Amino acid sequence: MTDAPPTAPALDDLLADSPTNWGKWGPDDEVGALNYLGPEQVLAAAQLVTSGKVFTLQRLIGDPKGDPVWPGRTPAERTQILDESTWDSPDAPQYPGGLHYADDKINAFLQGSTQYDGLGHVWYGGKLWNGYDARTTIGGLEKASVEPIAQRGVVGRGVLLDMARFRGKETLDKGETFTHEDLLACAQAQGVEIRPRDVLVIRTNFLSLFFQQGEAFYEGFNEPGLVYSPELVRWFQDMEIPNLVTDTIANEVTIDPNNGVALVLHNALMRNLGVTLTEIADLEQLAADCAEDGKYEFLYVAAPLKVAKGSGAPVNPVAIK
Ligand code: UVW
Repeated sequence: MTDAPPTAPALDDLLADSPTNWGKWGPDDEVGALNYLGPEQVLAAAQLVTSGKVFTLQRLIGDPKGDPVWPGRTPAERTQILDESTWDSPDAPQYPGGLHYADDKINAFLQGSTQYDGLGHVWYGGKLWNGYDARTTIGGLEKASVEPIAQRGVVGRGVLLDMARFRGKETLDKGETFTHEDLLACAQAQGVEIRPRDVLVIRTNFLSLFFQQGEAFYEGFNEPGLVYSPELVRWFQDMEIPNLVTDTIANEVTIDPNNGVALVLHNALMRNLGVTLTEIADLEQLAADCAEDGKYEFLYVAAPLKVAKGSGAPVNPVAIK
């Protein structure tokens, strides 16, 4: 990964005046800005379904072409435990009627594919979302894990913001940034309005480089994405954005070029405002369809796997037009 300059400020200092939504939904809240998505938003989003087209947004777990993962994580491994060869052995289990079956298991980082982060996935200064003590993460997240998000589910109006297409590129470049103003300009160019409480779905197509470059993709790792500013954080708060979905590994520029700090928005948006983050989404088919029919809004439905104490969990979000 790109080294941060030695002058990079501590998040405690950088975000000292950054707003928080701590306490807004009570002292026990663990789903944060998802509270903005209630029955009213669900019913309104359901009205967007007019053609019946369905797009699944998960990447393949255990893709034979490789799984792009955050540096230090390893791709998922699927192991076949039982298959027809099992019954070549005289010791194979015998079932009345002659049943044979296949079984397998995976060994995977919960954040190693398309995933929701629990709100307690990142922190600074010893405090997680809603002010929970960071020591509640020891041995598994006692607070703000992915489980309450999974129990709740996420349904609302999704808006695709195709930043790669908007900038006339196949893929955004390493370390390339954009702001909320760029999102608004992109939306305008696409003929769609970003409304309060929308699920923002941002396409960079950056991970296509992983499939072209293999391991060289990780050299000087610095993904493109949204970049921190106090104005951007205020915009997310004013717009009551519940969920940010992207096709990159970590949803924002990895190292903020303005201050050298890593993953500032994980903290300013997720830890402080309770915005849920969804990463490594596959937006290619959805984006192609949006470009074709000119419709960039849809019903967005997702529920990560219910993993007790998990800091994140795989998900297969669905966009329905
Ligand atoms: C980190 O926060 C390190 O990773 P992720 O991309 O899973 O949020």
